[in-house]
Amino acid sequence: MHQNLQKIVSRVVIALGLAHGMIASAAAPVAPPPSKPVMTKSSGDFGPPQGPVIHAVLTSPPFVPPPTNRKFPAKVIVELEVVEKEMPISEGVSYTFWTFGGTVPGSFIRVRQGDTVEFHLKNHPDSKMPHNIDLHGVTGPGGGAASSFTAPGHASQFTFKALNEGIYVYHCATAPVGMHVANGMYGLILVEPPEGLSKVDHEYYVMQGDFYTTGKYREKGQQPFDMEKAIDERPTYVLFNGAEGALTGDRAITAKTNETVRLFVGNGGPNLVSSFHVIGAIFDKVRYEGGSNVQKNVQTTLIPAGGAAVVEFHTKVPGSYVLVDHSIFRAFNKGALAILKVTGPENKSVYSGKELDSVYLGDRSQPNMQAVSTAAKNAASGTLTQQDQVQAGQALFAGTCSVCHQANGAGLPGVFPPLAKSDFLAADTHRAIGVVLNGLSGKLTVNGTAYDSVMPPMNQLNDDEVANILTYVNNSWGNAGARVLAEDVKKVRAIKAPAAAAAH
Ligand code: HEC
Ligand SMILES: [Cu+2]
Repeated sequence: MHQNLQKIVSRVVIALGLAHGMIASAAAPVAPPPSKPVMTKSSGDFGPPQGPVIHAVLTSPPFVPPPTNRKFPAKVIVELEVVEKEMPISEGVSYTFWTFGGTVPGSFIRVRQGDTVEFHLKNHPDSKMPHNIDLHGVTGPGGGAASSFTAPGHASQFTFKALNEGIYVYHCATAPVGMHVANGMYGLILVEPPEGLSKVDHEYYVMQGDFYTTGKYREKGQQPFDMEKAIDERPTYVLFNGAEGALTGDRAITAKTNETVRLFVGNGGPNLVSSFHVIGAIFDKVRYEGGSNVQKNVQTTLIPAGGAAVVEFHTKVPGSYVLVDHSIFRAFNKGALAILKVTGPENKSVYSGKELDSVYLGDRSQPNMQAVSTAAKNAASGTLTQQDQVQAGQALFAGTCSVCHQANGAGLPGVFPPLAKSDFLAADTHRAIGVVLNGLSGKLTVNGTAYDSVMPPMNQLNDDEVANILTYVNNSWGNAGARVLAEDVKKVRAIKAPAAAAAH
């Protein structure tokens, strides 16, 4: 992790070319000499900065800069660049994010209470929009917003004293504010208490946000921002760290057993309040609302839009711990899901064992859905093979169908019919398209056994996904081997076949 951190740090700390920059407001005097500095923690004014000027180490999520390890207030220079860039928001879906430092959430900033922070905000020349920054850790009108309004290709500067310790959200406050925030313009600044935070084994940076695209959840291609959905507070995605899968598969955050993990959890909004929960863990300590009080033994903590919390827990049992917004449709149908992977020896006295990844993780237990993106790419370039479809379909089946029909396609006696060697399926492979899109209910007989149950419609899957899943099903477990193409699915979707009737 250290190497990684180093790399990220060097990428994020950007030398600021003030030569062709614009100073929006004159820099405040660096060390306003208070007539008589009051050396108390609550005032946070520990007098003028001492020692050499420090350039803040900024990190990209999920990493957190090292502790300041300082016993005195200093002058700290923070250099942050706004970059508008297209990045994946989900598998095969791209979105034009507006970022602080090239990532969503923006670079993590860490200073000490009493520090005098000289803030440089730069807006990349390729930007289309002006931007600014409002830091909730600033005492002063707008939190810096007015002093930091910065046109594309320009830079601005302002100075503030970090009077209050805590974990604070920062965000862009340029009109239309909601749009700038919805596009990913937020991050966290930690103002350490003078004595620093207690030592832990791992610190991570996780921030929730809601996103609004014109297409529906996982609809492929470049997806523009949807202002109407944003105003109506109907997010297409609810995400940790700006993308579905940002913290799953081989990008999961990690720890070993018997370690202490500290998460700095922010919520950028713009609209939703987060019910932050880690499945299988209890927070030993929560600094709720990012304030100074500590609550102990917490299951779920509320994180308001524009707020943050610090949660800490001790890892005891190895396995996958799933970070979710416990407004649970957001987790499983809008992407608000991340993973902490804990490795180490079993601890049977605390938990008997057997990991049930598939129950909670579905397709996210697959490392990053590589096969799905390969299939999407090849479909776009017209080189999609049956083998591509089978592999993508396998990953998607694990997330969408296997909970009921089981990973081996055998189903569950009396409840879920088998897909393996199913005579119902073999009799008409195209009928299955309608079953997936429209669901199925009523009596049917599969391989001589009667079923009378309900399969919900799965019309959130797009044409490619249905085609890939069914091609996988037809080519697995001794089935007929028919290939299903996206255009076949498109036709069935258009006529909205009465699949339930076809079952008799
Ligand atoms: C929530 C549970 C559930 C999920 C998820 C589910 N099914 Fe089903 N499926 C059922 C049930 C129940 C039936 C039988 C319905 C009835 O009794 O009328 C069924 C029937 C079928 C049938 C026809 C019967 C057979 O065995 O050939 C097919 C084909 C099928 N499902 C495919 C799928 C595929 C593909 C997926 C994933 C995209 C899927 N199902 C997801 C519950 C589910
Ligand atoms: Cu902005």
